[in-house]
Amino acid sequence: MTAADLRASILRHLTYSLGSDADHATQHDWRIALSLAVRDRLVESWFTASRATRAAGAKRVYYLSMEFLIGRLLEDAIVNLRLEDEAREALNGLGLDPVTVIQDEPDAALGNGGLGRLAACFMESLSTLCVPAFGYGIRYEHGLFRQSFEEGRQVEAPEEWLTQYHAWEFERRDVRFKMCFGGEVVEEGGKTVWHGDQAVMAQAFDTPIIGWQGRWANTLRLWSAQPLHGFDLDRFNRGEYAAAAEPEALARTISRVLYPDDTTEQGKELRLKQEYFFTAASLRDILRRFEAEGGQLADLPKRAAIQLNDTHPAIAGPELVRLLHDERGMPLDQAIATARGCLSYTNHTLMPEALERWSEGLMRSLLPRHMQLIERIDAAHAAEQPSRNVSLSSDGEVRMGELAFVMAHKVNGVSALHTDLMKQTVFAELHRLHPDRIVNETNGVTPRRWLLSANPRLSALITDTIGVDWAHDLEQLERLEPSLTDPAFLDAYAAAKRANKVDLSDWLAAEYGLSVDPDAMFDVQIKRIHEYKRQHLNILETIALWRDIKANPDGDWVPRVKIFAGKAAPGYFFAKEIIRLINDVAAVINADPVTNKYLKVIFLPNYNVSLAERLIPAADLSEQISTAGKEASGTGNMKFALNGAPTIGTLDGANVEIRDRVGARNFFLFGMTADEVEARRAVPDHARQAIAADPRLSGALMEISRGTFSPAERHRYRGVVANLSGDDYFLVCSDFTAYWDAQRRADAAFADADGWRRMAACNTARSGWFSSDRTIRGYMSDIWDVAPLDP
Ligand code: CGF
Ligand code: PLP
Repeated sequence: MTAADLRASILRHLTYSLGSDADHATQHDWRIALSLAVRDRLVESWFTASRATRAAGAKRVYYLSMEFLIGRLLEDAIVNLRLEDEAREALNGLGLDPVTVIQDEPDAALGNGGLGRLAACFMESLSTLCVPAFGYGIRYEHGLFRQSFEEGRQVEAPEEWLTQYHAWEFERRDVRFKMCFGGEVVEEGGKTVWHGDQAVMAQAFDTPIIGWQGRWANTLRLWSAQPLHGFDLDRFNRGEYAAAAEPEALARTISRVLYPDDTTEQGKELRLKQEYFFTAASLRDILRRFEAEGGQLADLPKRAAIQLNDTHPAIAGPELVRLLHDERGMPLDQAIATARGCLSYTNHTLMPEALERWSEGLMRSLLPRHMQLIERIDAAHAAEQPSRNVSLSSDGEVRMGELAFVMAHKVNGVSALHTDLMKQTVFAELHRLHPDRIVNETNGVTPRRWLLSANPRLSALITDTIGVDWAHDLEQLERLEPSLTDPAFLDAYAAAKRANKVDLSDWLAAEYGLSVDPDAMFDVQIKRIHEYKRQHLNILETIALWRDIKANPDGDWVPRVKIFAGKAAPGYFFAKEIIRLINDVAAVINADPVTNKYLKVIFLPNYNVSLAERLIPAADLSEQISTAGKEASGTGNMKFALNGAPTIGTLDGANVEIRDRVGARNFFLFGMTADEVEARRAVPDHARQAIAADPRLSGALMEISRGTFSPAERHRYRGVVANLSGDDYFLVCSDFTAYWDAQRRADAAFADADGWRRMAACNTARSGWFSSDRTIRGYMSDIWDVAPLDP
């Protein structure tokens, strides 16, 4: 496709799809017209892919996920179709700025963080690898909330992405399933039948996800909840307008909002309804497709690999058994075995509060047949175990992690360390019973979005040096190794990073009126705000550094800009306190004329995928400082390393593997290991001891306590300080001194400009293994038993 073709297609869509003319078109009109023109180009690959899949009778991967944190799609599609030059030329020819048009697209924020972003990277990799796959999830009307700050405090507003025309999706009026809740289970003619008493329609919306070079496109199918029947005309005619619309409003509630937390179960009944709604609709769809293609039920595992992304879709186990046994007459044992042959489960966290449990009462009232089947599955499983130690329910609750484990043929952890910890802790008993079930598939990120499109300068340098194949074969980055001692390459590498930092500085100035020095170290911590991720450790170190600089303003300080971004779950009070504290500290430090040229603190609002794409290429130092044992993997850490920001971090999650690959000398390691963390917690008064031993830590805490950062309300952070000097479960105080030391090592390394650029370039050259293509290949061989197709 030439630029002229693309331009003609844009104008055609502007006229005939949008009914707008070039003289009056808004930015939004142009963006939609461009999106539709680009979308036309990917429909062909989409059809080719499904034809090839059907012709081969190929096994398909079904990725069930409550979250898909997609971000913008237009740039992804342009880059993967290799239409960058054509799009630029066509838009310039129309008098439009390509960057502004592309940035007009709102982020599709149908996820909270790592888990949802991983699902989005996986979808792109599955298409790149030409693996037949569907992603299944929920088409939330409101994605993750918008965050702003008022007097430093987080304020949440609803995300309204669907108020704009969503150019990428196709509504499938012919793909609708009736989903039931509640009701009763009866025996009818020798069969068990569930009669639900509430029902909603699951309506499919499809988004094609295009792979590298447009060779293949898979479908992301999202379900929207709709009423069975329109509104109540009788009531309407009686003038009861609100009541007439009630059934519709109630039905829509199910797909109304994304729960703003992926680690705790909330809103119990609605959350469980959401989980059942999208899982059951997806299974119905999978079976419909399988049967339409003439499959025999016993062969289902040969044709369908169903991945459960965390426990959110764990009800898939009993639901698939119900569909096979109750509705299709397969004997129960065989139905369980068949379902297990299809299902596999990814565990993303070991934190007890995050392992879902549903009260048996709620289950029995909402999903009465499933509760019965869970008991049958539990009994069948108990019969297999000599000790009968593992049970799917305890204390009146169903344990969804155990249910997912028992109903899956493979269970995977998301990093090597996390997988080991799964075996030793939450799933120790189950692992003993099924020693081959747990496997490790360390997470990855798609290089198309996280390097090629997010960091065009570095991408161009890499392509100039080793050719473009790295984009679909990221391990080729190793071929940069000889260049790591080439001064010309390192100069170009450093120039690309500096230009990215200048861009970010300009944007900070334009958007927020902030002035930062692009030659300072950009020290970045961006992720959900959570105690285990320890943003408070970072801010304590910042305060201590500020005090040191103040005490010795003529010292040889390395200038730093500390950049934070991230959302706190609205109900997570302590995390919101951390946000406020960082904002309060930033206000004081940024206004301090003595320290100003050495230290700035910035908390950017509304962290999302697009902001990550802007910040990561400009980062010098990547903060991955979780309490060891708590971050299952991390994926942000991989993006930073790939983009040449060395990590300061603990031996946690995938940090361990990043350090192994980039080399210990190119990673600022500090802190206790997972084992040491456990031992330290057992020391009485560990926090007080740590505080007493480190005057910088006690000084920083004292500053907070005396109201330095909250002069109008001296005791604002009494709770934070009490937590840190009391229980300090996440061992902020005990790791402080080691963290401080690592930061000073980072300072010294940064001051050596040549050494730093080599370190940064080493991180890029040695991060090739962290491609989500590698992760997907691992799932294909270890879990799904699927092969790629040749379109
Ligand atoms: O999943 C996470 C993230 N919070 O979404 N977990 N969950 N649930 C982990 O905490 C991350 O460490 C991990 O990288 C991510 C994806 O596996
Ligand atoms: N949120 C967004 C918007 C992201 O882009 C990412 C990863 O890049 C994450 C969350 C996950 O970050 P982390 O792995 O640091 O928790």
